[in-house]
Amino acid sequence: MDTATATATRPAPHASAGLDYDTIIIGAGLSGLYQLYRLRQQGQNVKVFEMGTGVGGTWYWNRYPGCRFDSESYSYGFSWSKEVLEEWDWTEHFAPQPETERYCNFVADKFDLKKDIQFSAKVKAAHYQDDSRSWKVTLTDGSEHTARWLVTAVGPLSAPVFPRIKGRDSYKGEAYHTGLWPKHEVTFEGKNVAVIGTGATGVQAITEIAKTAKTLTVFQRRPNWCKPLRNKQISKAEMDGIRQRYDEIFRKCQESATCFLHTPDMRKTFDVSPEEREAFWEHQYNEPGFSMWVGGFRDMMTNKAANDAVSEFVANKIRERVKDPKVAELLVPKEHGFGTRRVPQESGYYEVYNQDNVKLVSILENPIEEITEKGLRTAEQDYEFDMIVYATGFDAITGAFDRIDIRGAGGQTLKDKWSAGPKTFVGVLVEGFPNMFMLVGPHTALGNIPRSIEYAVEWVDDLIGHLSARGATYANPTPEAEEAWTEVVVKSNEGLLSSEVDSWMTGVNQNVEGKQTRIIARYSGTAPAFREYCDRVAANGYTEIATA
Ligand code: NA7
Repeated sequence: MDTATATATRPAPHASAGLDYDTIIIGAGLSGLYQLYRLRQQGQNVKVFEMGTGVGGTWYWNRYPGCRFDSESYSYGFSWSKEVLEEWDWTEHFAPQPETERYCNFVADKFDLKKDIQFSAKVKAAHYQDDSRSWKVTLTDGSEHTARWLVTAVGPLSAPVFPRIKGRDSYKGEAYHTGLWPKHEVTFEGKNVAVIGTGATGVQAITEIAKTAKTLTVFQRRPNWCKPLRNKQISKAEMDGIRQRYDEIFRKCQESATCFLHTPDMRKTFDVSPEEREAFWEHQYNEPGFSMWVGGFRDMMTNKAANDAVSEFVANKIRERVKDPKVAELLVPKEHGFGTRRVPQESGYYEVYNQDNVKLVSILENPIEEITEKGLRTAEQDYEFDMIVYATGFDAITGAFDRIDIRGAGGQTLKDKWSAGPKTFVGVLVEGFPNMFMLVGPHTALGNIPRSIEYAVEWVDDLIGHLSARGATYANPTPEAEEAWTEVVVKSNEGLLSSEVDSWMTGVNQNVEGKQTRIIARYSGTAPAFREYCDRVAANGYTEIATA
């Protein structure tokens, strides 16, 4: 294959002769919506297949009680449309799910995106066709669709996972997974409710369910370090002020390592006196959002002693807030330090355990043996519940890919290619899977995700534009380019305390076959460094990608 460098004019729309579409996008979440918008601007004939009945992805599926942002709303929304920024008012600093779902619909309707989206369309398989240099996408209804380019906009946290506990199907009461929450109203009044799982989702749901349930029993495996969210309403006047500052807000996000508004303090933990440290952490604990996580002392995630010190500060906060010292101790993580797994943001979570109607069961001490017809059985006792809520998370980052039968050139499956962990070129392309582009796939910078999404979408849009302008019908990264990027990703994770911990970020999920050991699932360098690498690839004419 040669690398096409010849200049040519952009082809007319619908240039993919003999194919149904120029591009098929899988997923109508934030990334799928924006990619559709951009490619349509190029004059492409695009189709989006979306499993749900509406747009929004994460914000469509996760409609569980208490679900909300923990990025500042105005740093999370799209930055690419001046009109949307002008017209949309956020009502809370950390918007609840219904507002975000409305926002996604607002954007989709404004740009008439839904006309190119097929809803209730679950993709079963995507196979590359060597002879026609195209992708054939098969839905679960058996229909087949072809396109030159395939964009996966499937999201890093979109494949919900139930716990592998015996008897789950025998339970006769109400049962819900937070990531598959139904659209109909679910009430807790007068009900005995169980929640399994205490990640970012469980923490939000538990706080809300505890307000009305007759009893709530929380089954916790490993506790997480939670920090107060400190949400507030946004008044009309305040929103007007935010609107004036949008340029500055997005510039700050662009410059920060994680694309959040918070940036690390450049001092090291032990550079300052114990009193100054305490005062700094106290201040951060009282600040909204991820202040304490991504805004901590700069050695917090690399120096064990520094991490132990901030962990002890947060542990003492838990001990102050939870009245029963035994319960407080159960809520203090022992096997990982603050920030080394995702920090759930809470609004009164710890106080829930001071309520008479709430009980915490540590399943590390008292494992769940079986789900029964009426509830569940632990090593110590039988429980009866009207409802079980599974807040047990996702098969993250690679899970949504694994659930589709993706085959590249010569029929190689993506699952096989990634059996020892993902290999990608800039997290967007995979060698041997020509013409496939991943948005926020493995090996990209996650952080404040819409910021990463916008960059990825625009990069893919430019690449497809570049290919189309040259009449290219084939794009496959070279093995050397893939190797080099994978090496960058591996290096970016070295020395981080978070790399030594089991979590969805390191690809571990005890509930998923074959995901018991850690992998390098994401790029952990800074977002500006990531963009610099990708910008260079584009500026050099994509020489790392073989085209024809
Ligand atoms: P997480 O963070 O993966 O949390 C899942 C929770 O479920 C966590 O507390 C798990 O305990 C628990 N879990 C999982 N399987 C079991 C079984 N079999 N028994 C008991 N408990 C179990 O998912 P979330 O949905 O909360 O959050 C995912 C991300 O979405 C979040 O980080 C945000 O970025 C948005 P464990 O810790 O594994 O011991």
